[in-house]
Amino acid sequence: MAKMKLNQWHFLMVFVLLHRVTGINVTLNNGGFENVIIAINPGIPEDDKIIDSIKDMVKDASSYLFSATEQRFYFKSVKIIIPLTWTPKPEYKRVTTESYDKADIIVADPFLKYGDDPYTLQYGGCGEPGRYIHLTSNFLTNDSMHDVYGPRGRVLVHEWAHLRWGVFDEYNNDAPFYTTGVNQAEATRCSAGITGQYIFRSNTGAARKCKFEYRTQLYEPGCQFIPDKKQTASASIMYMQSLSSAMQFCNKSNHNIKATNMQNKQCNFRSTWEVIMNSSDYASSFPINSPPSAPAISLLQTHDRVVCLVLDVSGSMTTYDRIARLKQAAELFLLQIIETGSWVGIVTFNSYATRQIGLRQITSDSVRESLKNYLPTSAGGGTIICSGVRQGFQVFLEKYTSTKGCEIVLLTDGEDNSVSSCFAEVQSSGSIIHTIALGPNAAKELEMLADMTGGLKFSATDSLDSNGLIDAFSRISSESGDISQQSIQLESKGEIIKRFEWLDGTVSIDKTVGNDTFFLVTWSTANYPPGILIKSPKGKRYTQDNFVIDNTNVRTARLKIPGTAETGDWIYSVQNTHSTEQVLSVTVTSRAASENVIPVTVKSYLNRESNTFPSPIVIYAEVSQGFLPIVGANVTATVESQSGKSVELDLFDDGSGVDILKSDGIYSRYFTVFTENGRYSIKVRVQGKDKIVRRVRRQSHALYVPGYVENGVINLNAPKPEPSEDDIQTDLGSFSRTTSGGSFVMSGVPPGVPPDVFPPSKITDLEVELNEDDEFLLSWTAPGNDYDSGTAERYEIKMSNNPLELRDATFNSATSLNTSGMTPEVAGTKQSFIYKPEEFPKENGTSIYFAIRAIDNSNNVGEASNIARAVLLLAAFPSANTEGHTTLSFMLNQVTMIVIIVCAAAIVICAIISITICCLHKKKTRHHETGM
Ligand SMILES: *[C@@H]1O[C@H](CO)[C@@H](O)[C@H](O)[C@H]1NC(C)=O
Ligand SMILES: *[C@@H]1O[C@H](CO)[C@@H](O)[C@H](O)[C@H]1NC(C)=O
Ligand SMILES: *[C@@H]1O[C@H](CO)[C@@H](O)[C@H](O)[C@H]1NC(C)=O
Ligand SMILES: *[C@@H]1O[C@H](CO)[C@@H](O)[C@H](O)[C@H]1NC(C)=O
Ligand SMILES: *[C@@H]1O[C@H](CO)[C@@H](O)[C@H](O)[C@H]1NC(C)=O
Ligand SMILES: *[C@@H]1O[C@H](CO)[C@@H](O)[C@H](O)[C@H]1NC(C)=O
Ligand SMILES: [Ca+2]
Ligand SMILES: [Ca+2]
Repeated sequence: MAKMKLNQWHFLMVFVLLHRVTGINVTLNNGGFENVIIAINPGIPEDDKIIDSIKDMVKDASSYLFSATEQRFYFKSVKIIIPLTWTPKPEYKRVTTESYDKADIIVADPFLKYGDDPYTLQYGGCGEPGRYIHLTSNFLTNDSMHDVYGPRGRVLVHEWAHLRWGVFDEYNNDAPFYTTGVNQAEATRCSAGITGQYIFRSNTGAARKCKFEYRTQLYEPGCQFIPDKKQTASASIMYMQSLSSAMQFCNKSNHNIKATNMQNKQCNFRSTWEVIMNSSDYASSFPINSPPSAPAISLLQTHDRVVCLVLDVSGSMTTYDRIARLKQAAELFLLQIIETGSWVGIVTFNSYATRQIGLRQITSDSVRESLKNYLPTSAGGGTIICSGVRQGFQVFLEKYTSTKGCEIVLLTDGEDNSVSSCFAEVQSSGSIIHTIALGPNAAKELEMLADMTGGLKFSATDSLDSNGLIDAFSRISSESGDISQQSIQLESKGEIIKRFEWLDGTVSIDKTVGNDTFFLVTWSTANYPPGILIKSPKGKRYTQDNFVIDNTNVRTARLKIPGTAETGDWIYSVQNTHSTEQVLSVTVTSRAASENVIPVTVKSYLNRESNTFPSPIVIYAEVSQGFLPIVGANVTATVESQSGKSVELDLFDDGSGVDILKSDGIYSRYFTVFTENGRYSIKVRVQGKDKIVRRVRRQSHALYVPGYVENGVINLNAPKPEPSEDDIQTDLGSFSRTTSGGSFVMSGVPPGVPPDVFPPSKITDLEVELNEDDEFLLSWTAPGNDYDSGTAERYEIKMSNNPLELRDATFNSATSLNTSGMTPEVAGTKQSFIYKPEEFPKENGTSIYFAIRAIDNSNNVGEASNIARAVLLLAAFPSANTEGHTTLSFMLNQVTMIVIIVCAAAIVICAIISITICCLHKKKTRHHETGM
């Protein structure tokens, strides 16, 4: 007995660890990556060439990766997921727990038909894994792509390094050059040993050598670095994998610390290879002597969606009105969320399981209506979760020969210490289990069922006003990638409302959604509905009389707007007409208005799903229309602990603190307000007003090579196609979205008021420029007391001739600037500091570097910031520049000098321009466009 217990625990531990280490479900086995999922979007027309090309690409990538990583890593097994829309073939096996949404690599059209840049969606910091790699079918099948990106296998390795090891690009399209000294600039690249020519291509296609601009101390705008086809430098893959000599990542000895690129900015001037060497993959690997065998590639095809609701009806479900709330939420799932064409069955369980109804296909609204009659209305008895799960499998087997790829939605509120007894069955079933933990006592092993099967995890409290159960069910949509069929939640709001008072709100319906629009109103106590008034944008009114009302013990009122709902602001008001206060809630869902216009969606991610105090949780929300980021929206996350305490946070896309890129549609924020152990659930709300802009995502790409110099001849590729302004910028109108952001489990939270152990976050946007009084003006966004919340207590600013000295390990020993009189403002505020140099290094072409960190009132020390750089140029007086301007100089310490200021890592050009302007006009100008 005791031995078995131990083994079970061992089993549990393994799953917890697997999940935390990988994030994506790729496993590393003796250097071989296994279970890499490549999924083809259902919108891609059937084409066997895509599959053949993927096979070749993976094979080539495997041997390239092997040699690039000193014979440590290769691709061992890869699964290609073929969409349901393609003709079935005998060699296509049935998908199990894999899905398009969880794939590591997706093959999908670019949303705008302008280009095929392969890229990786990367929102974490240095060393953090990315979300997915996006390749287009044109990239895979059109051989003309070879000229601009190089062999596909090499491209895959470049992107894989972004995805797996969190390294960044070593080129920078927005800051293609950096100043290296007086009248000297070089291309942003790694290693600096890569040779080439600086070429300007005119509109007519004629090429000439670039002009050097004295004003900016860089090459003219539009200048391109054209590499020599033959190189001796073997690094680096994160710069230009297409060069045949590029066989390695930049390492400590050949890394270019001066290059103004994301790698230097995000990874504190470490080389890509150093970052890879610091990964857990590297720590658990060793060089392999013999070359690896070719990757095993299997083909799997998606099938119809098959779902079984497995619902807890044990005695505890009678408390807190749980059974009625379960029915409200499950009804919403059946009537609105589950996609037409899917198959659904229902099982209930307490000490034993009951099959309520076998699989029925959702073909019409009447099937949906009839299914809801099988939802439970009463509860009693114990809780044996495994009996419910096994019955769910039986329901699948009544229709199919295998449970592979079928989905169970498992809802429970109970403790059950026998959950692990069906782990082995669950594991071998190939089914996906989504778990919803209701209340504080739900079995602790519940999440493991989701983890081991790739299911979604939710938790809902008994605090009705958070609408958690409804939000969880709203999120369980198909993961097939076919967004036009999915239900999209626009609004979810619940509040305790006093007698005769109102729950009011506005839902903005934009032109990308509007079909199948439902308003769902719930109430908690009365046995008659509240007063309801909904006004459409054109003024049409709907009252409770227009709603379908279920006031038995479910307490829901539902309104379906026929056809496509009007675009604009819908205003709702719900009045509590009951004699006492009660909870009222409003949920609005809709679907895409057109098959051809991708709807705006929000997805939310966490940096980890189980966390130990005091590590912070990072919440990310991705707001996009297809692959196009949407910027300028208001994004709020509500984090609720299992006892129902909730904290609201605004998420920001401003490129400061934990948000690595400004305006990429990924909104980010730290969360540290841990009040107790256990589950925390997250809900994200997005509101966009007019003039919302979409931008083309331009990060973590494979570089589009402009051409090569071969035997002295310049061969240029076709210029990179640019999207039109109309495609980039469009007025979507106002829109509303909400989504459940899943949940995480917290441990190690000390009892009572937790001590302040959270330092201010790392400042990532330090810039430096020179003002008209010959002083250095440093500016940055203030961090908080606890990462990016609250107010820090003081700053430390350092300067040095050596940027590496300003990193954390040696920060203390660098020269300090006197920062007394400088107090931090509340997190998110732009701050600046003026440094008047007294002792100044006067050598021509000297680089001066600055860094800053913040410290809070509990003496928690924040990480050292990015490093901002200035190059000092001393010029003879008076000087004339090549463009014929006269005096471009001014006095400093009796030496005539021009100081060209170069901002941190990649934020270069604008600051330089602003210095020049200040020199010419004695007027301070500043550009905040960072170009990254
Ligand atoms: C291949 O791509 C090039 C460049 O994008 C394009 O001009 C050409 O039409 C494509 N060929 C095919 C067969 O799609
Ligand atoms: C860096 O890579 C080069 C080859 O690209 C190699 O010769 C050198 O030894 C490497 N240095 C380190 C520190 O690994
Ligand atoms: C993750 O990988 C393991 C083993 O490699 C596999 O058994 C499991 O089904 C995978 N989970 C998902 C969600 O794909
Ligand atoms: C939405 O409804 C309209 C009719 O109101 C219909 O023409 C259109 O095809 C529907 N869109 C989708 C994606 O089903
Ligand atoms: C976003 O929030 C700001 C400040 O809270 C507010 O002024 C603005 O109107 C909001 N914008 C939208 C689109 O809701
Ligand atoms: C600094 O270098 C530039 C370019 O080489 C030169 O024109 C200038 O005279 C030098 N200044 C001093 C003070 O040596
Ligand atoms: Ca961002
Ligand atoms: Ca603090």
